[in-house]
Amino acid sequence: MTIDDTDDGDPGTDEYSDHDGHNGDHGGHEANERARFPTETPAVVTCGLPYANGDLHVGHLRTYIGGDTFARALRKLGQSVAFVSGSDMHGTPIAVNAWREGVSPEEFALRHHERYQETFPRFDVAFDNYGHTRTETNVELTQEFVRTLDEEGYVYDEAIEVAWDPEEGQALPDRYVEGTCPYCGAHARGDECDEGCGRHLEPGEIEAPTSVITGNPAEYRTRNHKFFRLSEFQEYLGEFIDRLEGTDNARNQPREWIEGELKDWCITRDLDWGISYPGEEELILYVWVDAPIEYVASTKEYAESADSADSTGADADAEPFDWERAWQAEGELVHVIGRDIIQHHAVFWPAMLRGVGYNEPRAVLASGFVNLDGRAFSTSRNRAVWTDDYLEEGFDADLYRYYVISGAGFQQDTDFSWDRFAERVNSELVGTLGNFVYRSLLFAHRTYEGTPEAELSADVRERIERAIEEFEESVNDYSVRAIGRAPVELAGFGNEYIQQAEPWKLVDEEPERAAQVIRDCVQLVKAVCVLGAPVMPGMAETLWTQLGESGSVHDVPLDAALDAPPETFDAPTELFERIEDDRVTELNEQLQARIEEAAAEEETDTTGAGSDPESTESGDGEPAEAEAVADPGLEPIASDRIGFEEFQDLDLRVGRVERAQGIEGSDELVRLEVDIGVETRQIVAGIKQLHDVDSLPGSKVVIVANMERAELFGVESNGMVLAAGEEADLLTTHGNALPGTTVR
Ligand code: B3M
Ligand code: ZN
Repeated sequence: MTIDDTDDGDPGTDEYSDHDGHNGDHGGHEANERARFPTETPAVVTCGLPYANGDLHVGHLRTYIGGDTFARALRKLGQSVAFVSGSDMHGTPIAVNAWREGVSPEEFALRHHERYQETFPRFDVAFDNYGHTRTETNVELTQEFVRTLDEEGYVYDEAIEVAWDPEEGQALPDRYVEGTCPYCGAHARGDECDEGCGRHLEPGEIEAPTSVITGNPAEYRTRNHKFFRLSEFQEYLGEFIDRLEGTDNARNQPREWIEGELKDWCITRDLDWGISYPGEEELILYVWVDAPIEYVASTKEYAESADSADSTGADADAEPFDWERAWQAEGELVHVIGRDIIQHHAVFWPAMLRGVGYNEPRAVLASGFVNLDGRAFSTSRNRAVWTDDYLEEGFDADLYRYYVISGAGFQQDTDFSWDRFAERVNSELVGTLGNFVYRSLLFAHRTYEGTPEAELSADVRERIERAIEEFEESVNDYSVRAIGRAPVELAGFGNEYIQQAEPWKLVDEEPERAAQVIRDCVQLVKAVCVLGAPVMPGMAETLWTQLGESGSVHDVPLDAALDAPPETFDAPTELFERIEDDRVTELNEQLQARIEEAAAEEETDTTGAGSDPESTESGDGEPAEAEAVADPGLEPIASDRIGFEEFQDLDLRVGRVERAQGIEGSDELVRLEVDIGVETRQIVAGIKQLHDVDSLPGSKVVIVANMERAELFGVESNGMVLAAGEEADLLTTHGNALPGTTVR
């Protein structure tokens, strides 16, 4: 059953939009409305800290590229921004993996930290500061935060039962223990129900705990711990969540937690890896205390560095970035994260900030996960496209940046496959953007040695003005995807324009008209360059130079899209290269071979107590590894048999999805237009999180054509799409059955 009426958003909107962002002004909270970007106040854009714990694959990059694109887009509007992140060095995932490798957690974490620090710039993710949670700045700031919370009366001591390994004689915090989630019954880690309901689990909550060190059942011991009075923030958080901007999922999901019983939060662990509780050496702070504080520490490090003082560009301030103003007085705090850590950013973190008297987050943008060929990336099974592999294949960072940002709404899950990657690069970047830019600049160069002398036409000026306005709107709506699509959309207009005007036919007979058309086209190229700079920074730099511009496109404001282009420029070169079919086949074969090799190794590998070493790893954007094995919790077969006639009551038909669009306000629902031969049906299906909505058109599905009509989120659903299981695996046909064919 895929029709789903979960109440996960503002009902009553029938506006179909792929903008998944939300700005407070849509929700009608007028009293709380924040000033639009650009604001007078400084902004801080942060990205969730990756655990310094393993290699990065392209799926991990989604939130970082998203944050980078958004920060660059804000700067284009003239907003003063600090863009920061760092490595998360603490916590049990690292302690456990270092222990398995036989090295110190420090050495283990630093090694990964250094790799991340090198990797991000290679994808043009340009943090102003990329720190880590063990820097002096973060250790000091963390202790200061905790001391303040303690002084303000927000912390108390309590003796609790914690999981204990009797054989090792040590406590088993968080990921040192595995067991059953008390809320949903799924297999879970000590601190998180990662395969089930996604909840954060408090120490002692997990049922049937076993030690990951020895594999033995854990016992319980009584220990003294520190608790943060989260419950005291219930009312505040209820109001906060209504003000919060960003993606819908970040506001909707926490409501349930905030409105339910808000338990106090255990903020210390029995562990020797982490930052000590001030004044109590033996108590280590829970990783989720010092991790978000690194957002502040990283901003502070940036402010104290030379970079911030001599910053050039649109936001050029002679003054260094004022981190205290941004965090403590008036600033726009925007957190970009993976959708698995919403609770930490929309519940725990704002309460901590409130407790120490800091500003609250203005927005949380929580991205969906990236799948690989329809299934989760799997680090341990080597079923991944690693960042190094991608770069070693010689692909430009811009291609993946564009692909992952513009393919699906930021909060939706999306899919990576080499086929789809090649298809989109070839059609959108080579075919639309590259083609328009190259033919325009080549023509301009050959005929006029640059920009012809003519006035920009009113229509083209208006079109560019509209693109600028839409871009500003997208930033204010947090629609990262729309920011990403802007350059290709404008180039699409340019292509149609040049195609219709056919300037090559006009040069001899109507030279003025020809000059006019090319003048317009060069301006459009410049606008594509400026608008495209946030999502494809490298492409934009190259194009800027091709246009004969000086300086950097990253330093000019959005309005530069309308400034006259240089009078002369050289012959252009093509911006993008086609990815041929053979290449795609080769890439797929390589990936397949690697997966098979890893599977074979896994079969022969019988070592290791407890669980798979890497199953403890989590980076942003990596969901629990969903494997295609039979679910042990399968429903029993229905005992009541039905006759063929009863079966025939169901009118099942083959359909072909013509259009698919997420329903605004709903995390789940998609509006489909399905061709069933005799007619096209509008059907609402609860598959948004599970599929890349954009890749649905063209899919064959099976529908119940005589299903009662229903209305969901104000949208009529006329039929039902069949799908299997939690993953909503869509039923299809494998031969040539045409739309409308009856299924028996
Ligand atoms: N280190 C990674 C994760 O759970 C975690 C994020 C911290 S953000 C302050 O996805
Ligand atoms: Zn659960």
